[in-house]
Amino acid sequence: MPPYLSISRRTRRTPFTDRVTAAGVSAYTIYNHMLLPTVFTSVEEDYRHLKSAVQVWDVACERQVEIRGPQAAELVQMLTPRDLSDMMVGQCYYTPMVDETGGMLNDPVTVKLDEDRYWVSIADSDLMFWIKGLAVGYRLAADVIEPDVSPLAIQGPGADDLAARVFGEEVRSIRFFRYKRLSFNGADLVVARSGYSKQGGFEIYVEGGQHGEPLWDALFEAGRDLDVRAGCPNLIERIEAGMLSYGNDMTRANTPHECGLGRFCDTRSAIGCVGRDALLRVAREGPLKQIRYLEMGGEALPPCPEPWKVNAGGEFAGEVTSAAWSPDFGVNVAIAMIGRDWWDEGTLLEVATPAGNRMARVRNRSWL
Ligand code: THG
Repeated sequence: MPPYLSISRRTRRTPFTDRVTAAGVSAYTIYNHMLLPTVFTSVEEDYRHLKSAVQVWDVACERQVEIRGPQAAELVQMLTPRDLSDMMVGQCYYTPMVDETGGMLNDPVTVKLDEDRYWVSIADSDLMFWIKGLAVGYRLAADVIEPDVSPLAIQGPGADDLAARVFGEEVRSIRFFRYKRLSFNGADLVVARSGYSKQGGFEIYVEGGQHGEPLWDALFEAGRDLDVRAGCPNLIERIEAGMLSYGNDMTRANTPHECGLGRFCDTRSAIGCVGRDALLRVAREGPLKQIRYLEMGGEALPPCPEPWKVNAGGEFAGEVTSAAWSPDFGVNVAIAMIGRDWWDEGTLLEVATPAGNRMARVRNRSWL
């Protein structure tokens, strides 16, 4: 029998947990000290359904750090090498966040709610403590709190139709990484076109836990004929989409450039970013290793709970950090950190998997 997870107050529930349980969740992970479903029917069946229908995801574990006050914009810019000076209210930015060494602390989506108010929608690390430390240490006029906001994602090809039935036709005009405030249950909720899949869809930032179950129920009621199901970020689709998982594919030991997130950095113009000097220094030499995608033939591989070594003729070339069998591509797909001598497209490498050594082919781009 596999081990169970003992759930307590520290493994925080979400406003949707009772609905997720009723929907038949079969596995959880912990993310930001909170329950995050990982499997409903099976990873493969969830994948097939995500790519063909529409799912509702409890991603409340994407916690918001709210930064508010006259110096909020200054504080947010201290966190990231992405230049936020042109960011407008109504926009969301994918923002690598780094410490003073240029090491990745998190890779959140930053939401600009007002000129003096932001939500930082965090991946799995206690970023709020770093932000509070900066605010207190630099005596900034900004409050840093974790508000009662729980994202609920609608993902899949049917997402526009489902969202339109609950929020109105206006959702269709929301552009990628933009949001609109739309009403539900008497509340004005931030509805953004974003989400941790490439199947399209929205994230509703449910402000006030009391709206969680009514919204969940409204979506399932409205989506009956769309075959709406409870889902969750899917390992296979996530790797095909090339989306990184903080703590798995990258850690504080990596710079954004090693993570392939250079396109989200404007280090020269991101004046105020605490990691700016460090990143300008490492940018001169360029990264020694970088995220790549690997394709491996043969049988379906088991999951990768700890890195697998990648070798090139007996030499250490890097490590695989995420892997899954892709039914649509008929190969094992993987995310790896690969040294620069071996990172060119088409390079053949050997991966030490628990199922034995496997040949792997390097790709520069993800599958989706
Ligand atoms: N949505 C929200 N918060 C989040 C996530 C999310 N917090 C945790 C985690 N996910 C943060 N990590 C990511 C990783 C990738 C993306 C978003 C958050 C993402 N990337 C797109 C891509 O790579 O194609 C597009 C980025 C862009 O073009 O700006 O969406 O999912 N609220």
